[in-house]
Amino acid sequence: MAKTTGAPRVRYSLTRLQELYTKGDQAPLEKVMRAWKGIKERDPNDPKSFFVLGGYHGEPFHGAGWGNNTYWGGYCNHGNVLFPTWHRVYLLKVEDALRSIPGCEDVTLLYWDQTSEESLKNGIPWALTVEKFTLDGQEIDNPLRSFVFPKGIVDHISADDPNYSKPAGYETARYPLSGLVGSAADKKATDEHNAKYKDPRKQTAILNQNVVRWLNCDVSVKHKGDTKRYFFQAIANQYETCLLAPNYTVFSNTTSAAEWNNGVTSGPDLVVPLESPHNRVHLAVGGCEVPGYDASPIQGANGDMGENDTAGLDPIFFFHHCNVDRVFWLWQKHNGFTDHLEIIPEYPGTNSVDAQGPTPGVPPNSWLTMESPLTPFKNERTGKIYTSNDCVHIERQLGVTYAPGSLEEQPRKTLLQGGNSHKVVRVSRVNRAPVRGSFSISAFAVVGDDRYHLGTEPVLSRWNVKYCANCQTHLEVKANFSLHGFAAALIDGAKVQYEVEIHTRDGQADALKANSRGVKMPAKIEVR
Ligand SMILES: [Cu+2]
Repeated sequence: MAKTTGAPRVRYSLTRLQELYTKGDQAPLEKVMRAWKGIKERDPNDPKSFFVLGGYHGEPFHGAGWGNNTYWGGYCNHGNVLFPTWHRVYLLKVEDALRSIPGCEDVTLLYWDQTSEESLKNGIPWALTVEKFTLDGQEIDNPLRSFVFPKGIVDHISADDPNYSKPAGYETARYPLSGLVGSAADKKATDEHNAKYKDPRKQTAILNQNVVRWLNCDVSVKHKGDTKRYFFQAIANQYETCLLAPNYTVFSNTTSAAEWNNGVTSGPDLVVPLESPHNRVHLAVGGCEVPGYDASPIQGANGDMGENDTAGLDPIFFFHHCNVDRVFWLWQKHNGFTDHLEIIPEYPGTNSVDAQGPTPGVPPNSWLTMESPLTPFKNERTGKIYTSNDCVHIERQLGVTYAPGSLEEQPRKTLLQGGNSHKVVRVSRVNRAPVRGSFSISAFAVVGDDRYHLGTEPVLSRWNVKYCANCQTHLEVKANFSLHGFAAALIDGAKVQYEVEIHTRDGQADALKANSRGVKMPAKIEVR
């Protein structure tokens, strides 16, 4: 495991270091813990402190988005073609900071292999959730379980409700807990909610149970008294399917993929962008209500990973994104894109106003290309800000590689059970503007007394999204659900009705029924 400085960095699966640890080789995992403890304890003004690095993703906000919600105040890119490359360089910067801790010069990031048998069965690797860890003969709080803010974050967007401000001393929260403490009312609700989950072991058990469901998403569908199981659009399935995406533009982000899928005529040909399973892991760890579960999910869970504003401040973010980056590299290797990546010019998902709004320093309505700066990350060698072209070949250009994990084999079209209808249920005209925070869109086929869950598309969103008038088109959310895998006779029959449910943090909303904040969400459903 020992590598000298300058040798290629090999990022292993966290599970592998856990196995070594259990077998008695404790040094590798101890080094990881030491490095994370080190950057978390640094002065919050130190550019290599976790507070500064974790804060590049969202809060504390910078640039035009500091106090204006027509812009995005974090540096991260989502819903556009810079999503994979921006996060790739982000990981490198955090890894460099970890290596600057004395004794950790050869430490690397580790990936949470979310499609490994181990994760599909047990959820999150234990090193990310146990409360205590023994380092140098002393029992310490596990550096990977949470982050206690050394300094408060202030949400300057006056319209944000709830407000994302969190004080110094705040400890990041994961499902089923809530981390919303920006107003007295939110603080009270959060305290009451969290008081129900005082036992950290039970918390972790509930979290893992939730994560396992999302990864496998074994949706139980009742039909004439017996229960059929459909493994539909599970995170694991999505990771596998995203490897089949035909080009970088649609592979890279949800906005481009949604546009592409609008033009696809056959269900099995729908593309899944890498960003989509990525979003689901955020929501599984942070909390989000999804219908179609066997057990009812916990309302009021608002963990930090579930919102882009705060996700980067939970250490688990970097184990999750390390896996996302590994899958990005696997897609490149499987599809012949290790040396070059192309962006379809002026395609949806290539403009700075698409999805989240312009990031600090980026003007509205500017095109995103392979040469767009991945702000704020500077290449120390050239003195210039990294671009996507600087990080295409992760091994040659960044000196980083991944030890083998799941999904190494050439992907093949996933075979689903049931029929082989090529039709797609298309949901459109869902307006995200009036909704607070992330929400989910679910589609169902109703045949007589039976209701089939076709799938659920989570939409990772901010609590308050109101963009400029000329950007209104970007507020429309679309979701496509393949009917492949459902009995064709039932689905194609004349007596099938399709229904959409939109679950928001404030309850269910649809064309007829408003959620608890009075928001109605009409959606258009077509089957083509
Ligand atoms: Cu993310």
